[in-house]
Amino acid sequence: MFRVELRSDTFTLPTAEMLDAMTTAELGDDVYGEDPTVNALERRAAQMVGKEAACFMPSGTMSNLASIMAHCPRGSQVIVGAESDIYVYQAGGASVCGGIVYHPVANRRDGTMDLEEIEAAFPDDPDDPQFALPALICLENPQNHCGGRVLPLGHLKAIRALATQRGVPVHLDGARIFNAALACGVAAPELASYADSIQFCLSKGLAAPAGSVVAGSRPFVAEVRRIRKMLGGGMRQAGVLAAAGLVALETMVGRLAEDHANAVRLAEGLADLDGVRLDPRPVEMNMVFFRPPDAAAFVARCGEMGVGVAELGRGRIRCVTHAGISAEDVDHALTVFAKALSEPASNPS
Ligand code: TLP
Repeated sequence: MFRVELRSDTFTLPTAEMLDAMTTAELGDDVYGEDPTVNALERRAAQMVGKEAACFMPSGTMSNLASIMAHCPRGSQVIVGAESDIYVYQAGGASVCGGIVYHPVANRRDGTMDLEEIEAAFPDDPDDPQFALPALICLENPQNHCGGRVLPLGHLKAIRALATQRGVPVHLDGARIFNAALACGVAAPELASYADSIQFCLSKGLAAPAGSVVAGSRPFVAEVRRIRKMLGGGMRQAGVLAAAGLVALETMVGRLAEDHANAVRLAEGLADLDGVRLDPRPVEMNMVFFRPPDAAAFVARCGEMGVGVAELGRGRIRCVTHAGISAEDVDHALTVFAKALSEPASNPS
């Protein structure tokens, strides 16, 4: 076990309050809609992102997949960022399970996509039967792979306007939506208002042991619930997990600023280390990206010294701060980084 785990905020452990809530949660069969704790979580989650209804899901991956499948008929296209988690890291689920074609559009360095490139996905003649028609635009905010970028509000509005004009819905992968809201000073319901549906994760910065939520209109969420069952995600006494999720929503959103401050602390320390090419853009949330001379050796060397870091993008290291990382942990990691850079080999003799 790493002493300082910076590979992802997915490594967060449930708090004592979550573990307590899990052992005392009132339970029922959620496939029958009879788990009161799941129902309470779904009501609260919908409210926190300003949507009509929500469905508790096992993971962010299944949330995105079920949302895409609920929006898109078989044989249609889903427009996604080429750097999005949906496109890069979710095993092609929409094609495999939904018969849906991914249409990747390049993400710029700030995470945004070129509107003209999105427009180009729509054929001039939608009645020409040769074409698979776009049925959905997916956004990711914050954009993980682009360096933890928070999308500018103007971009969300422009995508919304384009989608409305083209008559397609927008789905937001808001795995870390509360980090985005904090970073740009705009409340989560407003960020979600530019999308028809949103998924956000309870198991990342919010530290619940598992689970995500899809939120949207009541009929959309009913369809997601049917698809969740089809995908094998009906979890019966899921209140055990939802109880932790409720505690996560009530107690963990307010502390995310600490993680953002620790990420800035880490970036400032990295800027002083020789041999590191730090992403020069200001840190916006809980992620810091940099390039050491040899990423694989750096990961291995830090691991030997008890600090977990991972490559995300070729030769690029991503460090993620979270509830399990204190300012002292950041300082310890920086000491280890300095050693890993100056003494790269573990056994020189
Ligand atoms: N992302 C993971 C890795 O796959 C990179 C991480 O450690 O960040 N949406 C976004 C934006 C994500 O970053 C992730 C996880 C997911 C969805 C998937 O969520 P889970 O792991 O719950 O399926």
